[in-house]
Amino acid sequence: MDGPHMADLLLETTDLDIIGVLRRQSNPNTVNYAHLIKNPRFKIISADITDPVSINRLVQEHKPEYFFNFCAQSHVAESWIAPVMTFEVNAMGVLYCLEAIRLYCPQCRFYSAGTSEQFSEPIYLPMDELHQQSSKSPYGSSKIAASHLVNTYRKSYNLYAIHGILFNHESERRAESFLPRKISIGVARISKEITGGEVPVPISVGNIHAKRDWSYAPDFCRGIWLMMNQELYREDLKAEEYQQESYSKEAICKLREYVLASGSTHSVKDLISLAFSAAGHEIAWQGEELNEKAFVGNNCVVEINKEFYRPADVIYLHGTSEKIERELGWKAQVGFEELVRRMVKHDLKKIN
Ligand code: G4F
Repeated sequence: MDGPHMADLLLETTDLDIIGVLRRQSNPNTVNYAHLIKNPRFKIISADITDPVSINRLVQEHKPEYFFNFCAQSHVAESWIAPVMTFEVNAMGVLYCLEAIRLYCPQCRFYSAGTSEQFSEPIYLPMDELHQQSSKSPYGSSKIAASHLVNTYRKSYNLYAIHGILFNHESERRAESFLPRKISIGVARISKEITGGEVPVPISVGNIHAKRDWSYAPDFCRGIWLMMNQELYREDLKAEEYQQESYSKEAICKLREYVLASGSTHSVKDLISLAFSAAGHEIAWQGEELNEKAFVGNNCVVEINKEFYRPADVIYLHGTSEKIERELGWKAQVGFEELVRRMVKHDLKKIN
């Protein structure tokens, strides 16, 4: 989701050429970047983040100005099923990128995708850049490891490397394995079933009481771009000047890693109610805990299934982007209600 949104932003607002990196797959899923394939400033090349040879070659051959690492095993629940792979991709993968940049292209600016899962236990609210890091999942642990690696490489080797902390962000391009898209696709299907006079098949979900701070992914891409172009680096430095360390290590350490969040928090239950409402259905909740269900008239449209519970869930996320708003002028354009409305509208159109 994030890679194609970032490519769209950069193709529209800069004259940069974009290289999309794709891991070899027998049946690649092109849905999120199909619209870019014919653009002469965009190309796809093959590499694998878990293979340092492949990442070294990528950086050595293309000498990128910017490297956005959106590659991840990004599904929190999956990280208990495949913890080693999650760590390989999310932490070791970042280390391979940093090493490749250090060795072959030290002037390249590196973005590492951090997450609010690094703030799994609220100490204070809203959570900001200074909030204590802790993890409740192998996924969160891998991202904390990545954040330490990025910090270490920045301080040790004078790299422009940052690990921004992004709270939940979604769009019409989100995969169905994540809650908001699962809901928008489910709501569209149920709407069609009800309109067609069928008995709808309910959407099965897990913990509906968790609270998240949801935003629109393209808004965050603009924030990431600002993080990658902080004032300190706006002059046109040549590669040799970076290598001669014309910038002091202290100056590099002043590079800021920012939180991107909406500043508001909503439960999974709220999101589900809002999504149905966006499709013209008011739902009523009944029952408690595993027996809690949502109804449209007499039709059950949402049920709880233990299968979707996690061994541990982050219960409450609520961030603030006050710092990036103040220092870099970032501002979200799409709020929570509009985000849900857009996703539902998109899936209703797709299904009908
Ligand atoms: O949409 P989710 O799967 O996102 P989650 O776990 O918050 O992670 C997302 O946001 C993170 C930033 O905070 C990213 F780092 C991460 O890569 C990803 O983008 O689940 C949201 C909430 C959770 O509390 C989950 O337990 O929804 C709850 N939930 C309830 N039923 C469900 C379901 N989640 C999913 N995926 N599927 C369900 O049926």
